[in-house]
Amino acid sequence: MTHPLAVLGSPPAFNEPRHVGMPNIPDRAVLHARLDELLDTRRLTNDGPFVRRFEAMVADMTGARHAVAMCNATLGLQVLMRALNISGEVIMPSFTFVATAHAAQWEGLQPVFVDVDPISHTLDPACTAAAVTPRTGAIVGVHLWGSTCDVDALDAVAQAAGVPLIFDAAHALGCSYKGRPLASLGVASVVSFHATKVAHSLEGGAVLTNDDALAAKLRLMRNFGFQGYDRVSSLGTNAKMNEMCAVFGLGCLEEFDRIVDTNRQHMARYKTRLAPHAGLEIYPYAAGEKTNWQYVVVRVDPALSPLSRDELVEVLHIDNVLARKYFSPGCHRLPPYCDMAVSRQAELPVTERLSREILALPTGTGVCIDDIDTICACIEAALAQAPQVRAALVARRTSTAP
Ligand code: T4K
Repeated sequence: MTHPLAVLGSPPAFNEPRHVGMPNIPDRAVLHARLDELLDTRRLTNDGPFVRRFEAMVADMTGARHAVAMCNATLGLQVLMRALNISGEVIMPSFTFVATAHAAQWEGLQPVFVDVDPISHTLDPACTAAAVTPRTGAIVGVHLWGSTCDVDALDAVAQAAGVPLIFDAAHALGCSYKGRPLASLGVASVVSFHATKVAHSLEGGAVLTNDDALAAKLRLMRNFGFQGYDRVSSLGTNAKMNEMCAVFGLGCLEEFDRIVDTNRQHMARYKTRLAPHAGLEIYPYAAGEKTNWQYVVVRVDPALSPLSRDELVEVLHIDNVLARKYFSPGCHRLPPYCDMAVSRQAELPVTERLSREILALPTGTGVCIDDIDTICACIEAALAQAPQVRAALVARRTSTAP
């Protein structure tokens, strides 16, 4: 029997929305005890003990000599670019969250968008090499969906160009490349601990590096350039993580394995349920690498699927499954970049195609296997009744048009 669909007149599959990125919640008793400790000591921010414990734990997990906590990954990227004295053009993928581009632009750098590999969705090394100019100041790879870039090939391009290779590792906590830990890749990497991430600190980020001098500079820069109480030794900003965030971060890190295991089980269920549909392709995480499974990414193949990506997302939203079109459109099509000559001239066929065909589905500890079965049943029902679904969507759009 096909599952009833809200778009065809049934009640929504869920009374409450099922989000992509619903936060994982750490153990409440541990959280409450630490909050009491924090309140008792009155140490709320400025390199406090919980931030130090958080940094030590992140460093341990990622194989980093230094994990420098930041208030979010966007500021982490900005402070890192500033600390490395990067200037000119920064080569990066367009198929990423807009923060990657904004961080560079905010630092007065020029993002140069290049295409991604169609399988891994990460920066294409050949396209990267072709984009190098005398103005290139750095290469920023993005370990999208927790899949590490082709690091060795990008490293070769960066070395030939004589520029630093850094990584936006916002999605990549707990991931590996050829068995190597995250912090061993490039000059430095930036992880996000935003509420929607596999492990979060409400808002937060961390720069990972094995370079002692760079780490010391990052620590100064995140705290106004203060060295000791009264001496300002350099330009700085306020990119500090506070103690409350670190308390949440510690709680999530302690439960990281459990969260990842839940994600892994969810991914297995999605694969089993969706694999029979020729038009749906679940993102293939590389075998043999560690990942955190925090994104369930599906490509809707327009040649094989009876409904398009946009139609499927619309159907799911009506059933209260808030599937997301990450990352659509690509950064080069977003303001302010779409108005820049360098973006208008960009030819990014893979990015264009992926941003039309990719959707992300809910996972994490905020949903359960029964939820996933219901979500998959909605997708199956929509595909099985594609002509009726399409007609119902057209009718809804007509009736809600101004
Ligand atoms: N680089 C990359 C590649 C990134 O993906 C990101 C961030 C960054 C850099 C920058 O990292 P941060 O500076 O943020 O540390 C979200 C996040 O805001 C963003 O952190 C993340 N990437 C991006 C992929 O997703 P939105 O606009 O899609 O999130 P939002 O607010 O719609 O949240 C998703 C859903 O989750 C909501 O619709 C409801 C639910 N939710 C969300 C929050 C925050 C909750 O239930 N509770 C919550 O507290 O950007």
